[in-house]
Amino acid sequence: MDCILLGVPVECGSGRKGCNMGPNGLRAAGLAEALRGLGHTVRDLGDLTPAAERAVSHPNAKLKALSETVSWLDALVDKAFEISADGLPIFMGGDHVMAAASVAGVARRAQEEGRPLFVLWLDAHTDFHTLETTDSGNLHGTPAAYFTGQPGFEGVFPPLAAPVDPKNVCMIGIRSVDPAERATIRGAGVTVHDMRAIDENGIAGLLTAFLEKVEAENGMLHVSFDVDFLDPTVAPGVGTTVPGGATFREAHLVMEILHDSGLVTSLDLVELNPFLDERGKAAILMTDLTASLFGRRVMDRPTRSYG
Ligand code: EXY
Ligand code: MN
Ligand code: MN
Ligand code: MN
Repeated sequence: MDCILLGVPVECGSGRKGCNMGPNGLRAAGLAEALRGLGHTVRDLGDLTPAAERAVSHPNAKLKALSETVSWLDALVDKAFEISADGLPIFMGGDHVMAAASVAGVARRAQEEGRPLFVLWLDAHTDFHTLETTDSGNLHGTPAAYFTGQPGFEGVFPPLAAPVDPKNVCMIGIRSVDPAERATIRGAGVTVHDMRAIDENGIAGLLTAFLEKVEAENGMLHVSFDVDFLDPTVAPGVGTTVPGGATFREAHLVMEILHDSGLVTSLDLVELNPFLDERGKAAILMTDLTASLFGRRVMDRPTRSYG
């Protein structure tokens, strides 16, 4: 696989500092070396720089860092479209607002190739607020509403060339949904698997059912992996922890099934905040989980010792 790493050190969508160190946290954890060790070619494009800020405004006075956030999205949506032409982009965040643009950019690529884009959202949160409904004003709570074409982003976020059909979005690990999101997401038709669904059905069954749909429709598959999908005791280095998250084993199983499916065409690794971490724990886990997505198996490759 030709892996293309792109750092997206945006943190203004999260309402706190630290995610701008995420890309270097993953680099320090040896992401590129781990992928090369599995026989993949890896190009690290370095970190994206935001576009020039443009005059944007919105009546919701609670919105934080709107024009700074939009300048990141303007730059990323074009870059994501460009680099998805010749390899598997791995977007290293940075907070989850970046997925508004990484998904929109690869969705444009999918449209060019005449294929539907599917999105697997691994997260404690649905990130389905619109600019109107967000109460915190932290724009990392809005990307999924934007790229599925919910109203209210026009003229503020970049023009959406190829909205993702909400029925092609599967969210797993959900355990924190605001009332306003619930109303919007129910009507949109997104598949939402909360932790109870995982406990009752097993994560493998939920994921496999979704992947069968992707395969049947010759879809491209974007995986958006938010560190807070994992249980906070497993991965403390994230700003929006919610108890009762996925175990390392569940996450590992997801990655192995994704690799075996051969369906993944792009990946976000987001919300890593090394400032909140202990000895790079979350960065190391995200790197090891990504290596499993790219083919590392217990029997044929030594796993790293956790020093
Ligand atoms: N729903 C809450 C809000 O809108 O502020 C929490 C959002 C957290 C978003 C993180 C990226 O997943
Ligand atoms: Mn998220
Ligand atoms: Mn989250
Ligand atoms: Mn492979």
